[in-house]
Amino acid sequence: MGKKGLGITITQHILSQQRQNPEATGAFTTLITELIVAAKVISREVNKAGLVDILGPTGKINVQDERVQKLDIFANQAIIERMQHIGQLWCMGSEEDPDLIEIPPQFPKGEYILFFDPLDGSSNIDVNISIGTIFGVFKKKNSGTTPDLLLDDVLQPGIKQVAAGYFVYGSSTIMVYTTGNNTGVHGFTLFPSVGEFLLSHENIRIPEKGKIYSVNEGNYVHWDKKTRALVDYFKTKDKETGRPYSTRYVGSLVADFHRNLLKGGIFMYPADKKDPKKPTGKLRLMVEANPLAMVVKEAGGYASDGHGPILNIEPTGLHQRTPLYIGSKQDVELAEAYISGKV
Ligand code: P6P
Repeated sequence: MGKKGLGITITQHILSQQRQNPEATGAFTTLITELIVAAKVISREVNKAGLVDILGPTGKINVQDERVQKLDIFANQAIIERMQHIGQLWCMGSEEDPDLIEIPPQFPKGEYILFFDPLDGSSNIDVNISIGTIFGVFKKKNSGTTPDLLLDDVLQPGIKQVAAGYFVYGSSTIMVYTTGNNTGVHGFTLFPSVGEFLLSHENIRIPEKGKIYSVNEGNYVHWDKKTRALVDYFKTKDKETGRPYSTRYVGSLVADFHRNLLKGGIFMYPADKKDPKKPTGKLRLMVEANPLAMVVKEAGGYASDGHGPILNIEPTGLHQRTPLYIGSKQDVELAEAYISGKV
C-alpha cells in the first residue's frame, strides 16, 4: 500500500480511458470488467492447484491435439460462463473450442467479439511455471445485419482489434492491456488481500533493441536454412551489436512475452517441419499472435510472421496457426529480413 493509499485500480483506469473516448458507451468497460472477474477466479484456482486435485491431464484432447489439463477446462468455462450473460458479446472464440461459441438465446447479444486462450502454457501447470490468459476484442464487422453467426463476420485481421491483453498467473497475477489508438500499454498487479488489480506498470514501452532471444532450439533440426541462420546470428559474438544475446525460454508464451516486453528482446516460434499438421509452427493467430501483436505495437515494438505484420494477416480459419517473431522493433525487423531472404 503506497503512502497515497491504495493506488489506481484497474476500474478507475478503464473509466478514465472511457472518458477520453467520446463514443464510448461503457459497453467495453463492462466487457473488460467482467473478464477481470473471470481472471481473478482463474488466478485463485491456479494458485491453489498444487493443493487441490485439479492437476494432471484429463485424458481429453482439445482441437490442438494437446493433452488438456483440468485447469484449461476450468479456465475456459470460467470465462464463457462469466462473459456470456453480459449482453456485450456477439460471440466468442476460444483455443479450447473447435467452433465459435454462441451466446445462449436467453441472454442479450452485443457488438463485440472476444477471442481468448484461456490458459496458455498449460503444459507448465504442474511444474509451477507462470501461465496465462490471452485475449483480443473485435467489433462485429457488419453491425446488426446478419441474424445468425457467420464466420466471415467474425474473422478479421488483427489490426481491427479494439483491445487486447493478457493475464500472467505467476509469482503475482499481472494484467496488461491496451485499447490501441496511442492510449498506451498498462500493467496492473493483483492485490490479493483487497482483490483489486492496481496500476503497477504505467505506459509500458519495449526497448527498441533487446539483448534476449527466446526460441525452442530443440527445433533446430526442423528449421529451414534461413531460420537457422537467424538464430545463429543472435548467438554469434559481435561487440558492436551486443551479441551474443542471452537466451531465455520457459515454454510459456505469456511469460516469455511479458519478460521481453519489459526488458526488451525477441520471442520466436518459427515455421518448422516437426509436425506436418502444423507447418507454420504451433501458435495460433486469433488467440495468441494477434492480441500480443496489438500489445507490442502499442508499446513501440513489432510482430511479424517472418514476411510482414501479424496484424495484417487476413484470417481464413478460427484456429489457423502462424509463425511468430515478436518483441523489440529492431530485432523483429532483422528477423523478418532473414526469413524473407533479404539478408
Ligand atoms: P514448445 C504452450 O503450450 C505454448 O502454446 C506456448 O505457451 C509456448 O510458447 C509454446 O507452446 C511452447 O512450445 O514447442 O517450445 O514446447
